[in-house]
Amino acid sequence: NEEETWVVMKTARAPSNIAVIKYWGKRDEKLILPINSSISVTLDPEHLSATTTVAASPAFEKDRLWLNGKEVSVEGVRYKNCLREMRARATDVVIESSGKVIRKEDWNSLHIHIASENNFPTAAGLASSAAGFACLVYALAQLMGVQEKYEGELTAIARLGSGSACRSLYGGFVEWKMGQEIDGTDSIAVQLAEESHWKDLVIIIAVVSSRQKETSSTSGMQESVKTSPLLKYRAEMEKYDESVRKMQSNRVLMEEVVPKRIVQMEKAIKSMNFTEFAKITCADSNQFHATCLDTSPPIFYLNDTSRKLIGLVERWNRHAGEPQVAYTFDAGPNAVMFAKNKEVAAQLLQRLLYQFPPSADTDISRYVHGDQSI
Ligand code: 2P0
Repeated sequence: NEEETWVVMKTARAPSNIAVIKYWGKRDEKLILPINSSISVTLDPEHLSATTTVAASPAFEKDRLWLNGKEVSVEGVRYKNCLREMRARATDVVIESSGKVIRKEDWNSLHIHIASENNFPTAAGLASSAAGFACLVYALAQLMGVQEKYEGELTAIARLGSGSACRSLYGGFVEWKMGQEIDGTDSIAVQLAEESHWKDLVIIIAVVSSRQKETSSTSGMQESVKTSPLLKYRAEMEKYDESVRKMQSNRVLMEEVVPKRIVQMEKAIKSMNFTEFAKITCADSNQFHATCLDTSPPIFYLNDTSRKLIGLVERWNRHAGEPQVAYTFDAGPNAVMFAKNKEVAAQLLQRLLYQFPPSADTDISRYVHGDQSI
């Protein structure tokens, strides 16, 4: 029966992003609403991205998902939430090749197959869930003919998959505004500047380990919200957490760290002030890892190699008199470094190869891709 054999599919690619002001902690677990705004840089899709194909057919009996070639459950609440929100916004879609029309209401009964692949290690602290959910939402929007009713609507849906995913729907420099509404409609990502804005900046990623991390970000940040006093100083938790409010009722509320840094970072990016950008980026990475250590039981994401990289950059910047390189680490030991310009990037690469010599069988060509990122 011809009615039952058609398949319609779309493929999309979305890059990973790396936060320079970190998201760590939720005020609402279901809607994935953060306790602070965050700022990130979207990475080059050539090297760090997810590619996702979504397909619909009346022949599909249920929703199914394959990650890097392996079938996994699509029953998780995060996938379900994203699919539900996208189906609710689906429109009439015409299949070009046959002229067949898929009606808006058909999407409620059509099952979806999703196949997603990363071109980088999964769950090693290089934001694989960010690229994955951003890509899924974008691909579904193409498949189902979804148009945003307000700017950032798709980012709010990607956020339901994984908080940091909302930032991967835009390139360049992106801010995830924490928002205030309880339904999360204003907790969206906005682009601060396009990728072409800061041409001198070079991003170098040092993959220290491609092993899966021991503590997932989701559970790690839950533990930090529950137990870390430092996180209460860092973010605006007083407003959302009854126990914190009680604890602090006897003293003047202090001004939190992150809201100030967000304003400073917006300025640094807009004016391409590398000194400010580097200072805030390194400080925020260090405070995020201090918060992890301040969690009970403590969470260790950095390892000895990560700390050696920090030492190398700190010594270099001190000798130079002003920052040449900035570093930041997510929920894993891998370093993302920002070099002030190409010359500094070349020097950095030289220093890294000297300090961490590749083994004899390493293919050195892997280290250089074009002249932008390495
Ligand atoms: C960030 N990270 O801003 C921070 C810095 C890790 C360290 O966003 O629970 O995977 O899915 O919202 O988005 C990782 O957290 O967590 C993260 P969920 P997510 O990039």
